[in-house]
Amino acid sequence: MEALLMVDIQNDFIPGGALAVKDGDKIIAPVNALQNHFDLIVATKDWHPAGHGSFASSHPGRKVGDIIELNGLSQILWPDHCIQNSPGAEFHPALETAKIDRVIYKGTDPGIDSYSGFYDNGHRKATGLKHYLDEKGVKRLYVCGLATDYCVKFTVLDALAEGFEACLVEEACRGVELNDGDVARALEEMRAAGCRITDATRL
Ligand code: VGL
Ligand code: ZN
Repeated sequence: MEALLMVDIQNDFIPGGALAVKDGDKIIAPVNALQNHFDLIVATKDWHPAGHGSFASSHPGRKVGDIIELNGLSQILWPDHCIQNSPGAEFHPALETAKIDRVIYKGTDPGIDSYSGFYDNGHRKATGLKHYLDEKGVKRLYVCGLATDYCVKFTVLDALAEGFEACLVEEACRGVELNDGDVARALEEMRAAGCRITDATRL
């Protein structure tokens, strides 16, 4: 069984949003086209409470991009984004959502960030994604979404570690690229861990 996993295709990661990913909107058409190839579609949502520990605004004197220690983990500070029930946390309005079987919410604990759709950054708590995929008999995951160098990458690495086959649909992803080359390095890291990097024409 194969499933499509759409990572964090939310307004705040699209140009105009709080944590805009360059050309993030360009993935919407390829992602919608991809959905036609799958019988099981799962989406993740970054879903932070206001005042989340990953927000620079939660740490007086700190600014976006600073790195702090948050409950024992190294944490990059981000602008406020994907606040639960806010417009920025909604799926992009052009994203086809009718065929989504399950939405997995992550980053809900104010004290720890969660880039991966499977676990928080400390691997302390599961989101339920692994349980859901196992229940559905999924063996291979096709992954797309935002952002290649954060949530997509960590989701793929956890998927592989959990024993799923993982394929990244490259043109249906975009990255933050805080530093030049971050996306290329993320692709390399995923490939080295066993991920197939593919395009939709080879599905
Ligand atoms: C993400 C930074 C902070 C992502 C989420 O979806 O890649 N990046 N929160
Ligand atoms: Zn976040």
